[in-house]
Amino acid sequence: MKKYIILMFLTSVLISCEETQPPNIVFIMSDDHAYQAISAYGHDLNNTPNIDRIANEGALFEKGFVTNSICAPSRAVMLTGKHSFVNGKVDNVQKFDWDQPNFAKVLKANGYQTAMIGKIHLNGLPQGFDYSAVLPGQGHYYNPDFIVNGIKQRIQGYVTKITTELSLDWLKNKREKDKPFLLLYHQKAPHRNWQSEEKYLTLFDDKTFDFPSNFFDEYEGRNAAAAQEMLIAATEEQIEAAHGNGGHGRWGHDFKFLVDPYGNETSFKRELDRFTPEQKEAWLNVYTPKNDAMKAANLEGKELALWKFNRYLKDYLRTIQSVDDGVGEVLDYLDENGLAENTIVVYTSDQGFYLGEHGWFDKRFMYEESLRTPILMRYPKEIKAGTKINQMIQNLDFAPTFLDYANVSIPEDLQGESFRKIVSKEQSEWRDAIYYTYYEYPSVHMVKRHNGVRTDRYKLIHFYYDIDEWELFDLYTDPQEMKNLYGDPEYAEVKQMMHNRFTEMRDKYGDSDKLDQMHIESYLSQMKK
Ligand code: SGN
Ligand code: CA
Repeated sequence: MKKYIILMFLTSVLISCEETQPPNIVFIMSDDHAYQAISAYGHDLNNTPNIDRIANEGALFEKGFVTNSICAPSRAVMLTGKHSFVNGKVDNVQKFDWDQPNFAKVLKANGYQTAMIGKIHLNGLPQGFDYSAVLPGQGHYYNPDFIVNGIKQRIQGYVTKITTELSLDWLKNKREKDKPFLLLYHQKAPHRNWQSEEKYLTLFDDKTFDFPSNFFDEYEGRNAAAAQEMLIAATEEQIEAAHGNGGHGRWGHDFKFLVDPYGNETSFKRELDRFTPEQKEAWLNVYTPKNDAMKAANLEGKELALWKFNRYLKDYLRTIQSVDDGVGEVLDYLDENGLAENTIVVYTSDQGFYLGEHGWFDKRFMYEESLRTPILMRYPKEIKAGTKINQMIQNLDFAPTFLDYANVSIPEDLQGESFRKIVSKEQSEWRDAIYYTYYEYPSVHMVKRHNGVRTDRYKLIHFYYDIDEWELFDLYTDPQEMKNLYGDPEYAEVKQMMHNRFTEMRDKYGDSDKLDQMHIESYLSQMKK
């Protein structure tokens, strides 16, 4: 009897420990991963079984958005839970202040062991992490340098695989098993210039992808859209006329030609210098015959555009295949080590990306494909398999949500909100509008400064600085955002309502014309340096 009581006591202690043990968090992020390129979102471009698994066993967010569709600012928003104009990292150029609070610091102070592995794209040594192994700046696909706890070293191999290996090594060998953990597992792929792993170089060779229906958009009524430099299939004149040479798709850097179809040597040769002789050979064996065949075909007009679109999209999707493999390995590790039940796994991207919509690659604009970002989340304890989330969640909400799950009090100055009860379906009330800002201009791709508000149905955007134009879209009738309704008398009331929402949002979050002006001045002075 005595034995039985002791056993009962021990079991209940164990159960209550298990219940109170804060969840582990694996926050997986890739760079520039469009939701259109995740099969769980139903777009049929590629197959991502491992990323899909997170949603199949958990939740898929249909309306995940960023607050500022560009890399480093987006990361700063996620870490701080504050809009760009509050955390100070408004564009890729301004310095990020690591001394400010972030959610990793809070979790670390509350007993979590924390690690940041892969691309972070924020200057300086990451703060809030017991361990960090990060790429300097954008990082390289092949034989990348990593800064491991502040010390730079070059690692031979393919960046996506290395990032996964470092993450698994941390989970297996560096993790203190008696502590809850936070792992930021952040891939560089599928960032430009889309260099795939050797084994995927010929994936999709048997396919021809068709253009999205608005590939040949003429940007009627949308002057800022017309002024961008991010066309997949720009003409030689457009490439030549672009500011600097980083903008539109280019024969070397983007399409991987050593010599372009007009006989000019490209800069791509120099890029291959980083490769080992074996890697270079594997690449050239695949690209040379394809490029020669393309040149021999003398393509023009629409055919040439279709060729460029396919070269771009296939290379882009190839890099994602390695990301998906890595996600599978990490999920397997969690499953096989009894960690799946008490670990929150999130998959997201720093923003969306254009896969030919409006004729573009890249991001930055508040138009849907880059404003929206994939979010998939698994946490068997609280999230039912196959859950779909329709509320407008922003990357601003990650920090408070993670703190909420960890049962740590959420600092009052965070601007995001915890979506814990939204995913568990205990709550359905949520914000009915989101606020957006974009600042990096003039810069590569020439996307003008803008800000705006989106509700479930409408979107109002204001482009400013060297332009002063408004755009209004009805997302129910025009999901591709081809028709600017701002001047349409039939939408006069909607326009007024959206202007009110816009002002309300700016007040709520503390944004203003004065701040916009201040960011312009500090950007210009940075650019002069
Ligand atoms: C690089 C890319 C651009 C990209 C920016 C920002 N050019 O400049 O195409 O928009 O980064 O990307 S490349 O020559 O490096 O390929 S971000 O994800 O870091 O914001
Ligand atoms: Ca990015």
